[in-house]
Amino acid sequence: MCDGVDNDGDGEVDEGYPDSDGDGVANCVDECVDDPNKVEVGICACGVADTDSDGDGIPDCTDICDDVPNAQQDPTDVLPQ
Ligand SMILES: [Ca+2]
Ligand SMILES: [Ca+2]
Ligand SMILES: [Ca+2]
Ligand SMILES: [Ca+2]
Repeated sequence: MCDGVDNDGDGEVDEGYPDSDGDGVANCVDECVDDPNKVEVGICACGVADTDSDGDGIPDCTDICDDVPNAQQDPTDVLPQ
C-alpha cells in the first residue's frame, strides 16, 4: 500500500506508486506533489522554499525584512534611525 512505509521490506518505500515530481516521495504522502524540493507544505506553501536567509527563525516568505535578524518582526527594528 502507499503509506510512506516499506511494507514489503525490500528497502524501497512505496515503489510503483505515482511520484509526480520525482523527488522519491510518492504522491500519497507528498504534501507538495509538484514541488520536488518539498514534501511538506511548511510555512511558505508548496513552490516556495522555507528559507530563512538571516537565521532569525522567520522564513523569508513572511519575514518583514529577510536580511535583518528580527525575530520579533517589529517594523521599528529595521527602520533607519
Ligand atoms: Ca515496499
Ligand atoms: Ca513526490
Ligand atoms: Ca514533493
Ligand atoms: Ca528570517
